[in-house]
Amino acid sequence: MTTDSPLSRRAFLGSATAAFAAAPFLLGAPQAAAGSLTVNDRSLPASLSVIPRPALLTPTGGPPFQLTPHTAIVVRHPDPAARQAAEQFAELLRRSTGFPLPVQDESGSPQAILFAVSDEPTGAEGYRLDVTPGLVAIRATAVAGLHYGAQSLRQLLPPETESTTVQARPWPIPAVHIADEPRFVWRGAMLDVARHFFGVTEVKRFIDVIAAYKINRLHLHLSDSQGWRLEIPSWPRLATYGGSTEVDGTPGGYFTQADYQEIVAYAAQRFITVVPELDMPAHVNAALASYPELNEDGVAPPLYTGYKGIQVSLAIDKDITYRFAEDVLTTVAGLTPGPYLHIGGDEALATTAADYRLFINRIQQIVQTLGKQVVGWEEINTADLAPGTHVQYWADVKKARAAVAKGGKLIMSPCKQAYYDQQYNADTPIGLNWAGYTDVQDAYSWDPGSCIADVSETDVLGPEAPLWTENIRTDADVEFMTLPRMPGLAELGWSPVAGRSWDEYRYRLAAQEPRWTAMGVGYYRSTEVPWQ
Ligand code: NGO
Repeated sequence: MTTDSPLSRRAFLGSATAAFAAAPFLLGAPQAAAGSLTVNDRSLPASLSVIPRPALLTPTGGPPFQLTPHTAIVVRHPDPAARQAAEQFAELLRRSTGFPLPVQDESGSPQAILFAVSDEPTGAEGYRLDVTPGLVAIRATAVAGLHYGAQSLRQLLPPETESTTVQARPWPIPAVHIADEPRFVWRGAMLDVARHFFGVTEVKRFIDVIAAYKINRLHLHLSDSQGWRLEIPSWPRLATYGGSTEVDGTPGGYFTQADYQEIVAYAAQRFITVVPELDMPAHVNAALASYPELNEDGVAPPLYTGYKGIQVSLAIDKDITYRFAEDVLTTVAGLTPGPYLHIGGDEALATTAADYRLFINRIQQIVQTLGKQVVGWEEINTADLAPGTHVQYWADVKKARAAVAKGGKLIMSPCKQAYYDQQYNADTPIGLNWAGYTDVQDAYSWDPGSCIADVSETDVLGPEAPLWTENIRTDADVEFMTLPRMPGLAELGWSPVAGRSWDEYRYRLAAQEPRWTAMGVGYYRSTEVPWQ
């Protein structure tokens, strides 16, 4: 492993560091609706340690609900998708309890878990959850809310619920009332499958972890200089040649269209929208190596397997570049039901400012013609942003502010807190550290709604944690870098800011550990967390 900063970023970070110093992250700005909240605290038992912290969680006392072989799951919701949400929850519980848990429309059982429509509106993702001795009721206006209610319920059950084999034990659910809805619409995690390739099974494992914490966007970084990871039938060498290697020169790989669709469907069942990124006009060596005509001089460079960023660009003034862009974006748009296409746009250091603007404006038009919304890294602020453009802040508050001034909405990925490719500390072996160490507390202690002075919460879509993979090579590496940081990001994206405290949160975080162990998922055993 090497921890040198990539040169491009070393230069770039001069201004970013100054900007951070001038705008410290603000914490604890009170929210209007916060007064009535019951906040989990250290005195609550581990069985109530729900992450993200619900807006309102009240233990109601009294005996728990006991899940038994006679429990049925009853669906009473007009949306047919409600049954799928219930079925998915039942499937999870069947593995560990061994109970039949039939999903049905009517309750023939004295003991039921109800997935029902709510009388009072709960919004696009909110829900109510009531646990009493005879009934567990999740009620929501929208099916997404039922799904999120079920995720909270999972965490109220014993950790063994997450086991993939049958566990003989009682299954109590403590009596509570929860009324909950998210603060932000965008709660994202990014996986870079370009620097090191991760296949369908590995991506599904990643989805399993983020879904448990109500994350609702999976940003897949599908192309970079070190690899092109999606089959494009009209440009086959992108995947077969451009995807053949990865950082370190080990064999790469790519998603066939069917693979990609399998991931999209798996994510959608968990209410996660895939945001595909094809990074342009820089970070494209794999494409340039696959097709000489995309190069300014018509000469294909060799494949690149180093870990540092290299300065390359698509030929901005060639028509073929835009035919290429249109073809690949049309292909990915056709495979992606979600509304977003991420066009990258970061670190175009080999492209002049004027060329860059021209390029991004043309790409934006292509994306609009495809009926999709543009997402791009903060550098796209210099282009003419179309309405609805999402801009991903990562290092420079000035660029983020400029994007907002042009009507862009921000996805917050501050590299010092949300880049999960950064090492926890000097003793953890995996990761880069050009943005500084990001321990578990750092990753939790910022606020997406107020982390950039002069940007108001209404211009913020929510947080996202990018996991770049220059030196993250295996599933185990991904898990080590993701846990225990990712639940914190989920909480920043979901929970009210009032009452948030690391000192309280770290106990709830510690209570998650037996769940990860039951799931067979690895994590970094940080000394900051009071593990049980
Ligand atoms: C930067 C760069 C990526 C690197 C990452 C490593 C952005 C947006 N571009 O973030 O290519 O992989 O840092 O931390």
